[in-house]
Amino acid sequence: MSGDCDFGLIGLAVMGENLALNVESRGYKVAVYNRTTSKVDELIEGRAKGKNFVGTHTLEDFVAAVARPRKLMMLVKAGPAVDAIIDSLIPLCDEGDIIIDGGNTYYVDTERRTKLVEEAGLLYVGAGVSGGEEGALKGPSLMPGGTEAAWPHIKDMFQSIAAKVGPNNDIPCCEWVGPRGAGHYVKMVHNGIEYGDMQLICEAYQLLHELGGLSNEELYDVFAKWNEGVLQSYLIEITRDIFSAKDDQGGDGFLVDQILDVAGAKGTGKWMSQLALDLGVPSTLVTTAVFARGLSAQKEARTRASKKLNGPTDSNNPEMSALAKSLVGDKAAFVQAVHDALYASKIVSYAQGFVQLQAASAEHDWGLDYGQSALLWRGGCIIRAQFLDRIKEAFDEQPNLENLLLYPYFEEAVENAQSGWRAVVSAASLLGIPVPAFSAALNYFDGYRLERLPANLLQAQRDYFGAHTYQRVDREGTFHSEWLDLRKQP
Ligand code: 2AM
Repeated sequence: MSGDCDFGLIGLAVMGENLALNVESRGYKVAVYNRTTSKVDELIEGRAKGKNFVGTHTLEDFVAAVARPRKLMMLVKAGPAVDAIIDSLIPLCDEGDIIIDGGNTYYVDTERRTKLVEEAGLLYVGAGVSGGEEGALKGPSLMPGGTEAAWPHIKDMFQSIAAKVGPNNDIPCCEWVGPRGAGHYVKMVHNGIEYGDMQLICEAYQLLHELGGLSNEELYDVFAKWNEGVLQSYLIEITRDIFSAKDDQGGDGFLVDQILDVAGAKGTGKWMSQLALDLGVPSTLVTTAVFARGLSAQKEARTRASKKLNGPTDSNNPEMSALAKSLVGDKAAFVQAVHDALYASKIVSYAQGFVQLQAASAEHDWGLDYGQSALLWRGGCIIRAQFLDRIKEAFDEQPNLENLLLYPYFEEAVENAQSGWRAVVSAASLLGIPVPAFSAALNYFDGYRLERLPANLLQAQRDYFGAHTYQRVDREGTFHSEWLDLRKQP
């Protein structure tokens, strides 16, 4: 039996509920189901009242309410719940029905589930959904991957609910990403880049606040100005607004100053870091951002250490201290240098993210389109920014561009930003302010642009103690040397 609903949604937490309302608002009839059925009733009696919804209390009724081929989307807690629901849905579905997972799923699970669902004669889609609660309701960024035959069936609906960008606001941030887990992988890289962006902004804040002495009002103005230039982005915009928020617990100061400096994390940054290690690609920005959150979480240890470990003092090195202070002495110049450090580091962070996507696409044979990924992140999601237009242009022009840093626009941007970037990292080091992501980005840039690194010595060491062999710069082949015999005799 099948009903006349165009779409079914399982999992009525905030994201699911908002996404269901979004789909209905585009003219579709939506069936909903939730394990705790009271949530179905609350929705039907509440926000969905008078709208084109069918509430159901069992999976059987839910599946029966949707027209074939059914489009059934889960927005439930990632992990075993998804497997359990798939297992329950398969016997209830008919050939050609489509099961969609819109959760924050680890891509390996999506690779496995695509196969399993396809073997049952159904189609499977693992779709990254980004944009938080508001995005889900008004227009998220959607990154669907899985069984490609599902795409023509869901394309119109997905593109209609997605965020729109472009001069006429009609280009949807939703395209087919690739087979199996490709969509969830792209979503994971989005989240990892988001980790980097946030850490970079926090470092800029600490520098401006601690070294530059900027008040929250001044920080608001700086971020407002930055949001009108090359750094324009959702994260810069909300950061600006955060600096204007007053304490909501009765204090007369700003809320941001009352928040405990212990960062939480849900794990997608860690996944991207782990996978970068597996692929052997140096995604140092996300890794640094994950570790920075980890260090922040050691609040008690830091509090103890802060009473024992001293940073630089004028008496340690008066000349260097004077130099550092001269770098931050001119407020306007310092703000500009921090801006440049943030911009250049951000370019490196995105360059690394795309290198990881390229490596993953090659390993899994996903055939990813990188310009399209930039477009998907252009609107709706947390890292949305004008900047992504330039990345799209870069990959549209050069689909095999090996690193964004080599695209003339970014090459020039980094060139122009580099003196401020170096001044900021130097001043921060000399004055004892941690800038792990700014310096990781600068070190990647300096490492990447050098033809010769000290790995010649490293290879010599490996060959010396472990006969791991090495190659030479002047002839072909693999070499091993008897290092003990070659030692200079005393
Ligand atoms: P619940 O309201 O019954 O807890 C986010 O947690 C969403 O995932 C909620 O809609 C939640 O349903 C659902 N969810 C979590 N674990 C689940 C499971 N094992 N089976 C079905 N739904 C689950």
